[in-house]
Amino acid sequence: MNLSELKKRRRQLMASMGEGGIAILPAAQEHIRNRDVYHDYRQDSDFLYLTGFEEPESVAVLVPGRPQGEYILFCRERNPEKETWDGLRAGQEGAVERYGADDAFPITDIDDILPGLMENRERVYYTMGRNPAFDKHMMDWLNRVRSSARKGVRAPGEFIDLDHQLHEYRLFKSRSEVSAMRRAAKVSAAAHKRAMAACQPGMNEFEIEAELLYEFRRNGMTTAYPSIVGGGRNGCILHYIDNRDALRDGDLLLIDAGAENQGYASDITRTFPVNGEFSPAQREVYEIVLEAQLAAIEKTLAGNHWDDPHQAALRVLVRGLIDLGLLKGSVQSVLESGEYRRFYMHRTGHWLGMDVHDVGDYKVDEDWRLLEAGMVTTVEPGLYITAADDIPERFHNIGIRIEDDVLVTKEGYDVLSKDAPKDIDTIESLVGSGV
Ligand SMILES: [Mn+2]
Repeated sequence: MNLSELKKRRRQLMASMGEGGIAILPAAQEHIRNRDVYHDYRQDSDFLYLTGFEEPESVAVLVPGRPQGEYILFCRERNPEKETWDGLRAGQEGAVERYGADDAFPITDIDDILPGLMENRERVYYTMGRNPAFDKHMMDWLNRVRSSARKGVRAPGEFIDLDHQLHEYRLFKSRSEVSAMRRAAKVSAAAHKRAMAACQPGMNEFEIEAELLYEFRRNGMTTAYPSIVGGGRNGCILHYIDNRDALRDGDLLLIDAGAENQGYASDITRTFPVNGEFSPAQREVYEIVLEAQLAAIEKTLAGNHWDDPHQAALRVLVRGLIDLGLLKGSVQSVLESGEYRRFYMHRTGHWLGMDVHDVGDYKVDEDWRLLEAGMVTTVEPGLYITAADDIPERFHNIGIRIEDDVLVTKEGYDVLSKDAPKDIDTIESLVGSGV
């Protein structure tokens, strides 16, 4: 993200905090995978949103009205030996010159400096409970300020959760955020097409996962979340990520995979027949899910309630389940009894942004909030019919989900992931055509 946009975000937050406030945000912690190997490092989204700084062991501090500078970044010092092993660091000079910090200090000096920044501030904006080790540091620093009360220093009396205001900002995507998300969705769509083209009966799920990764990585992106590549029965397991079964002729393959571009996620699901041809039963169920998805997208409009797309999808799915003979009764009675949950047990969407299940409230007071331009949500109805004695065999182990990323605009909606095919004819001609 460019420096001026990052600065605008900090300004916006500081304006809402007022002059008596101080905001403190730690970078994400590093986590050991095994012995001296670490999990891939991913910066905390709130931290990244305000700083663009991707190094661990950093702390951002915003002090509105501080004459010597309002944005202070604590980060690791340059260290030629460590950098030889682990890569270059920005250092304090880089933090100021390349990341726009007004002031930067070594992270090792934070105990000496941070209490001074808290002096005479009334309110501390900090999200408690996410990082217990850092919570404890906060208490130590606060007590340090309190203990200097004799010198006429006032300690902050109020702790305010930083999440709420910040997440409200993050819910509305700027022009540059939308373009980062559109790029992520385009690359993800190309990955889904590549997976379809590569698929042949007898291949393994992990081979298809490799095709997805290939497309992400050759575009400089990573996965936004572990890819779900589930054939047949595995397609009915919502968070299936083992991806190590053989793909069988006659089964469906459900792929839920999205790339992350510059900290922004995409989230796309497609379902297609392993052998390139939907069976009549698979086609019937697929057409219901697709109709439900299109109905939900049509409701993803500014001024509608957050829940409207879900309700639209639900009605189509329930009607379809009754028509297939899998449920009995009227649409209304099935909606009321909740019996559909056997086949559709999740909601139709979630906010999408820096986090794949992005931040932002879904309700305001007690009511579903209204959709507004600049929000991005997924639209992802599905049907999952696991084998059971009371289900006709032709429907056994049909798991279908279709998921797109939808931007609410002033005029309507914009499907960011529209390059990923979902109509039956295009899918059947693409599957198995070769990469
Ligand atoms: Mn999703």
